[in-house]
Amino acid sequence: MYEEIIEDLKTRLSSKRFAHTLGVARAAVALAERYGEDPEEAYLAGLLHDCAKEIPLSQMQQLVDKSGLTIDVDMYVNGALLHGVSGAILARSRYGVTNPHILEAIRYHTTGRVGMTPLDMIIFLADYIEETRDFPGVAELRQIAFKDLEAGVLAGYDNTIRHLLDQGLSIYFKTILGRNDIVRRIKSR
Ligand code: DGI
Ligand code: FE
Ligand code: FE
Repeated sequence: MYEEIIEDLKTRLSSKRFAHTLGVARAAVALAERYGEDPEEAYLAGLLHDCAKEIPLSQMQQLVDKSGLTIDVDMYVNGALLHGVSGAILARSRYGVTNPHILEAIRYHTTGRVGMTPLDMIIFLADYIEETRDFPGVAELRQIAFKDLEAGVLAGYDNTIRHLLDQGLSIYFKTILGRNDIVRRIKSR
């Protein structure tokens, strides 16, 4: 299924990124099945989540400019953050995706957002735990992800933020807002 999209992604992505992409699609299906969400939406969002990851920043910015979206400057100048938004734009224009749940999950897969949907959380987490990922703590993260979706997302956020701190990098403000929202949701249940 989605063979044309897969063939196209193969020509646009490095072999490592392509393997990661297939891994995210598979992990997303597994999480969707676990949490009673639509596995087809999860698969397609997983396949396309990084479709803009390897285009130059200037092209990501062009996609955003043409789309008419207004993006804050912190995101606009950073491809690590902007590839989600530009990926959602490409998913619509190049791959014909119109389902807003899928487009939003692609858009927010790096930073999350306040009020993440189940599909947002599934893609955010699948990105972390897919089979080709190998970092200290990934086994524990996989366990948490299948036990408790929100706790998994929080662990993912914490891992990313720790990594950014260790590298002396800035933390995008919406990443913090997204994490705070998950903490709030876990506390209030
Ligand atoms: O695209 P992937 O590599 O599969 O994963 P991703 O979309 O989660 O992107 C990870 C990159 O984004 C990684 O280089 C760290 C960076 N990143 C994630 N959250 C933030 C961030 N960078 C900044 N500056 N601030 C953030 O909050
Ligand atoms: Fe990404
Ligand atoms: Fe990814």
